Amino acid sequence: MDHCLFISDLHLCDSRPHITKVFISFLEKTASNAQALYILGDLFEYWAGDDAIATGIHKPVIDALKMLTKRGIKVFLIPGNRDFLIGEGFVNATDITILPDPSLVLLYDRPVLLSHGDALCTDDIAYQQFRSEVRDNAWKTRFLSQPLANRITYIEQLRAKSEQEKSVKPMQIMDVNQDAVADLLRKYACPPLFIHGHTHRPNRHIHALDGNVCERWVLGDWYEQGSYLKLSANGCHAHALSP
Ligand code: LP5
Ligand code: MN
Repeated sequence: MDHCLFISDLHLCDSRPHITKVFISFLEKTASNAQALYILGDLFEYWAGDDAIATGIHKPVIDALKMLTKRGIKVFLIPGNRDFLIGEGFVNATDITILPDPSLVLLYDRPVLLSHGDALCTDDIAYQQFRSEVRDNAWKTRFLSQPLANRITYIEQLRAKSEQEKSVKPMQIMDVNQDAVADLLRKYACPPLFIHGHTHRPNRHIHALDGNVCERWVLGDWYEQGSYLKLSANGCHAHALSP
């Protein structure tokens, strides 16, 4: 109970049942020994609205999260670009806590900045324009008022368009912009630790800013195997889960 865990970019979906099993086992065996679990976005391949709560893999995942919170483990979620439509229905079913993006938390006497990370990809102009449109509350309400089947069809078309655009975008613009990272860190008084996901480029970066040193950890995705970051008073350590 002397540590917290961080994960992101699991992209859980019906077509990859194995990774859902790995995640449920991670919740039962690994996360149940932690003080808290922070999910930094893209838990699901996509979330079309809380009325899809009982479909496919959603139910077992929700049950496993509920089991964890019932045991007294705090579970926090910063929604990502694929599951930002998660709402009250999901929160009530799991007893998790939604955090804003970004969030500054104090863990083991250290300020820790948390984010999904997509907002930092500022060189990806087409994505940022799309992001500001769909994150608008009026847009979300209008979208959610459509029948679930129509929403899913729209999202499937969007995913195809996104995959096609990503295949021709330079790799560099799909990474975080260094100035955007520095600006964000300065806004939060240069915290010693910053953890985010989204880019699927797991790594540890050091930012020297105004005489401060900030360690930035990028979380890995769960495509091939599970991965998580463990934070204790001794610092951060990255771990892989056997496939
Ligand atoms: O997620 P990832 O890492 O693969 O790609 C992101 C950006 N793409 C997206 C789109 C999602 O992947 C698709 C699934 C989201 C479902 C969300 C739930 C409901 C939302 C509302 C549905 C409308 O986020 C990708 C970035 C990449 O990260 C790296 O940062 O490059 O961005 C794109 O590729 C987006 C395009 O550049 C711009 C898209 C314009 C779409 C215009 C509408 C098209 C409608 C098609 C239907 C007719
Ligand atoms: Mn993402």
